Amino acid sequence: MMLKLYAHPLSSYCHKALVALYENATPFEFVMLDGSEPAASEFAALWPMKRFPLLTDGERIVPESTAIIEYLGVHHPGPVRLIPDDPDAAIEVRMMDRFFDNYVMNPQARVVFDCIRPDGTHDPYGVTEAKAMLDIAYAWLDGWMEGREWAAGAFSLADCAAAPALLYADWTHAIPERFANVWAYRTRLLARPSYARALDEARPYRHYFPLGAPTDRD
Ligand SMILES: N[C@@H](CCC(=O)N[C@@H](CS)C(=O)NCC(=O)O)C(=O)O
Repeated sequence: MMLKLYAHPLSSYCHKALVALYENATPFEFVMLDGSEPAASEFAALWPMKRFPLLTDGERIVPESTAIIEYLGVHHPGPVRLIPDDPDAAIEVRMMDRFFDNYVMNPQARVVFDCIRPDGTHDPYGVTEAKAMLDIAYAWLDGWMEGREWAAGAFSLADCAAAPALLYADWTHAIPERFANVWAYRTRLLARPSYARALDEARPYRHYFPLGAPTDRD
């Protein structure tokens, strides 16, 4: 039975799962979630939370991008081990995965989703808070990345999370130039073939990015 990934090519959390699949050339079927049927109803029935990506492996459903990457490592492993076998090294990988999701990707999404809320329902205080969190996260990450190539040892789950997080965070709330380590890391992530492929597949949809996507870079 072929793995299926319910996803959209522009979605940051889908990018995270796609990087893991592409790193190991894992065969899967991409089920496009663009509102069209029957995929939309099928997806809602499988995962009523309706947050994507969602992986299915036969009868098994695996929501949540981190769980998807953990699942692939256990059930469909390839040569690139995205979670190290060494338990202590794995703690650092998971710590950085949480950092990118909670303190970069989620505040970034909060700013973007605020801008597509209906008039009268905006949350300027929440947006200010989210931008402040991004500023703190950029500064901390710049120190963390000093002397590192990837976020936690070899290329890992943490880097799968970091790639879309830093792509969209900069588009949403610019990463200051002075954070040279963050910029160098972002550049490495965007050049990684697995992420370059996910980025290319998202290009035809970039104009849907609510804050406006750059046309001359990335
Ligand atoms: N914690 C989830 C987050 C998934 C998530 O928020 N996905 C976004 C797309 S990037 C989504 O489903 N958005 C649809 C919506 O908010 O209605 C994960 O890691 O997979």
